[in-house]
Amino acid sequence: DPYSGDPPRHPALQVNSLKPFNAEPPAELLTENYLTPNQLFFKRNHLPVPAVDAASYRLQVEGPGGRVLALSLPELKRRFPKHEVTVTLQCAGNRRSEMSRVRQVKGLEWGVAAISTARWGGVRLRDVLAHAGYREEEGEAGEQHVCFEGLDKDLSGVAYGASIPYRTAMGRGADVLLAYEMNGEELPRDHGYPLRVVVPGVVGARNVKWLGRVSVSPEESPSHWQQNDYKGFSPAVDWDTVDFTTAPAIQELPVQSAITDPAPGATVPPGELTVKGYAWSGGGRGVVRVDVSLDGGRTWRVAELTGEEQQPGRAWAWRLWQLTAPVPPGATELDIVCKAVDASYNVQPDTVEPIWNLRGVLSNAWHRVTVTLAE
Ligand code: MTE
Ligand code: MO
Repeated sequence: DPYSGDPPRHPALQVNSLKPFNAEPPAELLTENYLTPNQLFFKRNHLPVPAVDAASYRLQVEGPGGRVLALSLPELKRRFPKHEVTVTLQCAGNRRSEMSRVRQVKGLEWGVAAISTARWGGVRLRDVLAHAGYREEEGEAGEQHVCFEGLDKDLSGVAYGASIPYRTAMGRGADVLLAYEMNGEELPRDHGYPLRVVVPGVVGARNVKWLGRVSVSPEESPSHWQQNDYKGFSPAVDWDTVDFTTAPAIQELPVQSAITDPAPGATVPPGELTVKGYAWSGGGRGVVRVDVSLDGGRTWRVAELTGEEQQPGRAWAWRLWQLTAPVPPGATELDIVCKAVDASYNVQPDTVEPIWNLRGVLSNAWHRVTVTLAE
């Protein structure tokens, strides 16, 4: 069993797949803390968790002209300044199960909690690439990509891989990290021990764990996950007609929000109701507002944003939100809805149907939770 060496996991996690291990925390727990505790942070693995020996570990960094640097962990920590950033990671498949309810899609049936936030500590990718001989301007001479390879491999020896545009990694003020710490602790095995990429504002899939190699290329990563997965398509495209070369790989994610409390189907007392959730947008676009409705979207109230305020253009982490409102008298059921607005005034679509896609990614319609009122 290639999975027999996987680490132990928290029993509260809701498991979507055991081998490889994929799990999310219960939604109500997700928004208990601004920073998600490591044990509850959603876990998305495509392959067995590799056993990496930190003492013999070397990060390979391919420089211009093909010269390869091999950096040990102590060297990385000694040579480059430590940098910490609070970043929300979201899987492209977060909320996929809602898409499957419209029409079956292919993929893990994630609920609303394939998203989590941590304070990551490590070195800037930009500093490491500069040390290898790259300059910021290099990205201007045609499109370039920074490619990452993981140390996790499938049975035929193919590693997980992904890439990001050169400017995302090397731009002034770029906060892309090679992280060795998560919430002040050593990076846990499930999250990429001993070193992972953290790309703020970008889909989870590009945040390569168990990082083995970094290179710069005029082409995107040749990996299956860059080329033939994690792309968005029209609802008109099915598995017989899909051509993965026609769509760009997902990088920045669209504006997202969801209700984490109350749970769908819960019975709530009459009087006042408190609704809680999270909101986030990709590309460093901050969340400027969350609207909540208790009557299916006919009337709205503005929720209170909590958690850390984010820097404009560098809003890498989510806001939590809550709303306490009187329950409409006479109601027997409440159709609670939330929707967020980001700094570019992007909004979430009201329904799933027009954004349905065969892979079930980018699922960010208004989130709806129906609850019953106690007598
Ligand atoms: N990196 C490697 N090496 N192998 C993987 O399977 N999964 C990716 C990404 N990085 C993956 C990986 C995907 S799809 C997501 S959503 C994030 O890791 C999940 O990160 P987490 O498990 O730390 O939450
Ligand atoms: Mo993902």
